[in-house]
Amino acid sequence: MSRIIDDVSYPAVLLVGKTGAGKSTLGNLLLAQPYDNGPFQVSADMESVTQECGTAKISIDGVIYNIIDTPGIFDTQLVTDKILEEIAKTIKKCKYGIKAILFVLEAKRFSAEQRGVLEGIRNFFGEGATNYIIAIFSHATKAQIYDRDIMRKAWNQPVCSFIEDIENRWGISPNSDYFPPDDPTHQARLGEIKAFISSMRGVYTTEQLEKSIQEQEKARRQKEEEEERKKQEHEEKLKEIARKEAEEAHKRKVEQMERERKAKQEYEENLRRKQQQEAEERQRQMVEKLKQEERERKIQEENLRRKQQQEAEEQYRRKLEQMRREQEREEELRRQREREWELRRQREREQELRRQREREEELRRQRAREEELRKQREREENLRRERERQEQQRLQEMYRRQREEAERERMRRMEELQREQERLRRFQEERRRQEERRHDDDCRIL
Ligand SMILES: Nc1nc2c(ncn2[C@@H]2O[C@H](COP(=O)(O)OP(=O)(O)O)[C@@H](O)[C@H]2O)c(=O)[nH]1
Ligand SMILES: [Mg+2]
Repeated sequence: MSRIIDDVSYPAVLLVGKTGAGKSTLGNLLLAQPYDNGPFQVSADMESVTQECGTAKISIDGVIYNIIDTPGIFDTQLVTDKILEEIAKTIKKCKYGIKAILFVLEAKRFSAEQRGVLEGIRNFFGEGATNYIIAIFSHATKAQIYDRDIMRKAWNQPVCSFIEDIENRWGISPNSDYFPPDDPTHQARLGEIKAFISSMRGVYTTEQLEKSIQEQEKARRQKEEEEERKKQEHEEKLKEIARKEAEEAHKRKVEQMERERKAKQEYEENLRRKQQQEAEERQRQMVEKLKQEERERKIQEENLRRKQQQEAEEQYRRKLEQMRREQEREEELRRQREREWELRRQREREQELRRQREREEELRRQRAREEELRKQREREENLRRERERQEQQRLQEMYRRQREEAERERMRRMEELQREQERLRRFQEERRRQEERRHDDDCRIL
């Protein structure tokens, strides 16, 4: 059994690789011990494998080394801080440095898992460790163990590139079931590994590991910081998205409210317009009615005026007719009288012939009477004309008054209509001002 490491007194040969790769088996074989019964514990059951490092001394070409078997630290799932600490602690005890790092990997296609293990080794030991890595293929077929070329031909491109990186330092872990320990092939494979160990120049020092650990710590911190920064950025982004969504929602709400307010305003506007139209329609009907009444009234007045005028004219005409008839009668009477006078004069002339002197006298008297009669007739005529004139004046005066009365009535109605129109205008003006004030208020609320 390997010892729990207190102190490493010789340069170390590290066995690294994933759990089950065959590290402990190789360690035992290098120590010329049965592969499953040497100082290092071999187990097919991964759970029971020890998680501590073990060491054993080995002499290669007369030089003593400490072979150190490590737990499967680089299987990504099983690695823990405790195991890494254990390895680091063990390596720090290697005061003579690490001569070689035997990276044991199964001889199959270079899988993502193996690449992960290699990355883990490089990260843990640092880039400087590449110069000390020797790749050892385990679980090889009998033919591969027998012939290195067969093994080489089985590699894929990543394996080739990896082997190139480590300057072709590679070996094969022999299988005792195919080639027993005393078989030359078995010996040859172990001999190659030992030759590589002996040929390594210098050692990987604990300082290098320290530096690597510090770098790892730094990288880890940077990674953590980066992750923290990304996390914060992500949170910021989430917050920003949430804020934008909230803003968007608020904006949508405001827009919705604005739409509702506009719809309400529009509805109120339509209602107001409709009411105004109705009021205007009522107003218009009222004005129309008033106009119609005015027209009817004017027609009535006109009819009345015409009737009155006709009546006055008729009256005047009748009066004139009457006066004419009276005049005719008077004329007739006058002619009658003239005839009578003529007859009388005739008789008088006849009598005159008989009574010359009386006749002359009578003629003189007659002339005087005629003169008197003429004067009287003239007076009567003047008097009649004067009466006619007065009557005409009276009728004209009466007609003028009637016309003035009708004109005043018409003016009064006109003024009433104007006052009504003024009231309507003020009513519209007041309504317009109310709308403007209402409109101002809405703009202030917004
Ligand atoms: N066929 C074959 N089996 C191996 C080889 N190396 C190890 N084993 C088996 O693999 C299992 C794990 O081996 P072990 O040395 O404990 O692996 P470790 O976890 O890397 O130390 C054991 O059952 C071994 O017998 C090998 O080269 N060929
Ligand atoms: Mg082991």
